[in-house]
Amino acid sequence: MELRLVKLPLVHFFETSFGRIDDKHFILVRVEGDGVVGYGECVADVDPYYSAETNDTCWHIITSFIAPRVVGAEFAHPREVFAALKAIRGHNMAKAAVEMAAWDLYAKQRGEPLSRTLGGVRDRIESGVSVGIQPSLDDLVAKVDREVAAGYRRIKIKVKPGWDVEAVRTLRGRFGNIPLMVDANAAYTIKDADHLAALDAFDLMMIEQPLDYDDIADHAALQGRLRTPICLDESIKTVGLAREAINAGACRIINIKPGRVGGFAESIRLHDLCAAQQIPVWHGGMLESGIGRAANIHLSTLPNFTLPGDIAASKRYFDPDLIDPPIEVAADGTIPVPTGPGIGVTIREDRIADATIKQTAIETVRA
Ligand code: OSB
Ligand code: MG
Repeated sequence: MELRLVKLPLVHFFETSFGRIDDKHFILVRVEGDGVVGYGECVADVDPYYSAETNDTCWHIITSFIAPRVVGAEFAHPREVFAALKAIRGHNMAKAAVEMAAWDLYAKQRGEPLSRTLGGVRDRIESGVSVGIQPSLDDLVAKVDREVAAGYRRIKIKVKPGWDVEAVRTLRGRFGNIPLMVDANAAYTIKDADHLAALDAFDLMMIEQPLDYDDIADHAALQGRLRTPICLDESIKTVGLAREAINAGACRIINIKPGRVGGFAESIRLHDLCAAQQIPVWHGGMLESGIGRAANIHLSTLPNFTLPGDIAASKRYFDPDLIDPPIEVAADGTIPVPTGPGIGVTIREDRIADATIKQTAIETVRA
């Protein structure tokens, strides 16, 4: 196993209710077995704002606790990896980065696209975009105009108190009945219920994570007062929490990010639970490079991913990306699923080397 911390400049800054970022810092995990190589991209950030994990905690947990349990170990299937890490509580982003590298490695060993290994059923996925908080409503309109023209199948805008109802009203006035949703990243409390109910007038597809990241009960109370479906993101840290949220009526839609739940095996369990409960899912995004983006595309081919996800073209984020060719979106707002083995994209080792801030290797010598 080899870990690298890499830094890539974002093409445009990205602003959420947590703040603004100009560069993406992330850990890349490379695993090798029988001469085959697999990659996993960690979705932790520099700061513990979206989740409690950071790049530094992931580095620590992977090197000190995960690597000793997987490097040199024999696994018949990558679904065994998450289970092998059971003694480590939490730290799902760290676990996922390693687990997803193992799935890529396994799919490459079998010579099949990862989508097939995961149980996918389609060869293209529907693409949506996440538009950050903008300096002005004019900037927002210009940005959304460009994304609608590019063919994206739904537009999500980031909201926070002071940047919400007017932004939505402006977009509805300018673009009419486009598929539109908002993501608050937990910026409100239940005291804002009446204010959030004003969004019901705009026929949004959903409102994502309006309240705190561990507050299932208030989301249930809020959903009782809203016509607009609530989608949970940050709150769904485990499959068990998803079951509780669904049973409590805290959401009608769930966003799946493998990093949040500990990898692909847990994402498949979450996907299956939601399918059984008639909860549609879509694939979230974490501003991934082409490596993590490709992995997300493969997972999105599972049958209950019935809504467009936050998986957009590479060029919105990084130019150049770490893969060649980059991920592109067709004029009809879909992305073809890579057909080569594993994640199925060509990795530019030279660009990774240029972007590397630090690296370490963990090796075993077989007896
Ligand atoms: O809440 O979905 C989120 C980006 C970073 C952290 C959290 C989120 C996001 C996005 C961007 O919404 C999705 C993307 O374009 O990758
Ligand atoms: Mg979100």
